[in-house]
Amino acid sequence: MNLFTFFRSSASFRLRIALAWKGLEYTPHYVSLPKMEHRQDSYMAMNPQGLVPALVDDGNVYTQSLAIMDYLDEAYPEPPFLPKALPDRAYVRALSQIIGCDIHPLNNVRVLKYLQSRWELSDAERDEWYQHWIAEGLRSFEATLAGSGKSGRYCHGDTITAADICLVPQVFNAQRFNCDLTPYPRVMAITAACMDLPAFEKTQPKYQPDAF
Ligand SMILES: N[C@@H](CCC(=O)N[C@@H](CS)C(=O)NCC(=O)O)C(=O)O
Repeated sequence: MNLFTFFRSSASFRLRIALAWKGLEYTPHYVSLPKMEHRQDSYMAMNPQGLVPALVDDGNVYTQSLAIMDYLDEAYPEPPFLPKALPDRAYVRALSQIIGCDIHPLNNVRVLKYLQSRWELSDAERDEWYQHWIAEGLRSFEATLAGSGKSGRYCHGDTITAADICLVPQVFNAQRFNCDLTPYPRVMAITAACMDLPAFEKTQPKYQPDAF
C-alpha cells in the first residue's frame, strides 16, 4: 500500500491511525501542503480534488478519508472500525461525521486561505472563525457522547472505533489553533486514553519524517 500524507493533515492522521490499528504496512509518500505539492499535475492526476490523503492499494487509488476507512474495513475486517449492533454503528458513524463532515471542512486550509485572500480576514479573525467551528462541533460531539449512554473509555464503550480515529486528529488541530477545550471533558479523556495506544501515539504529526 502507498499512503500520500502530510504530517499536519488531520485527514492523513486519521488514515495513519486506521492503518496502524489494523496492523497494515504501507509506504508513505510525503505531499507538502505549504509547497502546494497537492496541486501539482502529478498529484492531481491521482486525486482530482487536490487534497490529502490518498491511498493506493493493489493498484487502485482511494480518496476521501472516511471512504478509505470504509474500504479498509471491508478489505481488512479485523479489528473492525464499527461495532456490531445497528444502532451502535449509526452512533459511531454520526460521531465520525460530526468531525469529517461538519467541523473539518469549514476549517480546512483552503477555506482559511480563501477567507484571508478574498475577504481579507486578519490572522486573529481567521483564528476566531476556526475556534467558533471547533466550539460548535465539539459541543455537539461532547453532548452526543454524554447523552448516548454508549461512551466509555472510548467513544463507544471500551473498544476503538472510527469515531476515536476521527476525534483525536481534530483535537490535535484544535490545540494547534489554541482552542479552549476545557468544556469537553469526555472528548479530552477519550483523546488521552487513545494516546496511550501505539497506533495513535506513533502516528501523531510530530513523529512523521516530513514534520518541521
Ligand atoms: N474530506 C476529505 C478532506 C481532505 C482534506 O481536506 N485534506 C486537507 C488536509 S487535512 C488538504 O488536503 N487540504 C489542502 C487544501 O486545503 O488546500 C477527506 O476526509 O479526505
